[in-house]
Amino acid sequence: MAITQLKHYHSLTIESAISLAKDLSLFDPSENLTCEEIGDGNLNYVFRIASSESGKSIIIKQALPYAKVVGESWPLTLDRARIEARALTLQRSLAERLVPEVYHSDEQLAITIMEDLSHLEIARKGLNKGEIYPSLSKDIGEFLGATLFFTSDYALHPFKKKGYVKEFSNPELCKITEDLVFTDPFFNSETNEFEQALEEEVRNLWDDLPLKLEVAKLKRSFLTEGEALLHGDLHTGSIFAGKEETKVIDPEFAFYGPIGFDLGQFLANLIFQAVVREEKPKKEEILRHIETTWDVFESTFSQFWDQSEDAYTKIDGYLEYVLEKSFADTIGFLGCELIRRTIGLAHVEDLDSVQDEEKRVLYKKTCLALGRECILERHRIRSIQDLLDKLI
Ligand code: SR1
Ligand code: MG
Repeated sequence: MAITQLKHYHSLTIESAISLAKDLSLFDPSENLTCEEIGDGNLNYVFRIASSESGKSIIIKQALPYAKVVGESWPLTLDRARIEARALTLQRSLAERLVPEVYHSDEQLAITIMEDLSHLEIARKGLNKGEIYPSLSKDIGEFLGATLFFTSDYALHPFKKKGYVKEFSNPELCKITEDLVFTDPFFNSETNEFEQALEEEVRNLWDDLPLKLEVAKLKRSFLTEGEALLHGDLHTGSIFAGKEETKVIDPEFAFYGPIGFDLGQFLANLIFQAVVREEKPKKEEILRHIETTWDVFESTFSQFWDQSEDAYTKIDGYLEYVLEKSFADTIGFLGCELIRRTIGLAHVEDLDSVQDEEKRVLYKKTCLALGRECILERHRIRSIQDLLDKLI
């Protein structure tokens, strides 16, 4: 009887990552390979393997059975590697220029092997250093317009769409967002983390019942509205950027949710930059990115709308309704993201790296106040200009 060698999950090391790349014939057997672990995210290992002879390089991303940011006490499904590989492949089929190529994936090992993007920089890191990324917001607007439209009921046959909803069911990672974005920051929860100097503002948030009611409504949308395949964690740490190139990575939180969620997360992470930049032209740069993201999303999504086969998309006012609803949701979700990254688990370097304590606390207070206002006023903030007016 033939013995089948079963592949079991084991976490890769520098040596085993190199062997795997060779076994998969991703390099010539004679090539001299180097490997380093370069992951600086909250959840996974990332190995970069390069050949000194050919200059070719690849990335092997491996999910750990727990959240790296907390440790082994926080177990986390390896299925997120399957979701990530599938989402990358699907999103690349819809926005090829803006998503890295997947060369190989393996559900047992929870790995995705993909294009190395080391010639680019993580957008958050670059923005923190003052790098200018002229095409960042146009590219993200296009990415969102294409991936959100073409995975929605506006574009897909209902059987196809429901197949995707099933395939991208991602309960454990959604639960992280449900807790860390929508619940914990608004209650006295153990996961929260904030400076003593923010205590009064934070306690005020916890006591703010009208605010909590609005957050409950936003959380309800996140829980119940399976409108389109979301990236699910579209902050500036999930984007590689360069002067002329943008790539969206890390869709392990992908699932079917409301269109405004990805937009809100991305815009909130731009707002952190707008808040910490005091010089007018530098702040302006970010304000233009905020405006462009929405404008390009709206025009891309609207252009595709005409291709829809759903009879209702021909009814005057329906597209406008979808866009208006998505805009109000975007403003509400961005408010939640501003608050969670300021006082919850998984902060952002944009705020935390500010060395001057007085300024840091002031910026954080600004983010909390703005977050609150966006959540409460989301139906009265009617245009992207209304939002920008609050950031000047
Ligand atoms: C335990 S994971 C914490 C955060 O990291 C990810 O990037 C998501 O933003 C998540 O909320
Ligand atoms: Mg991530």
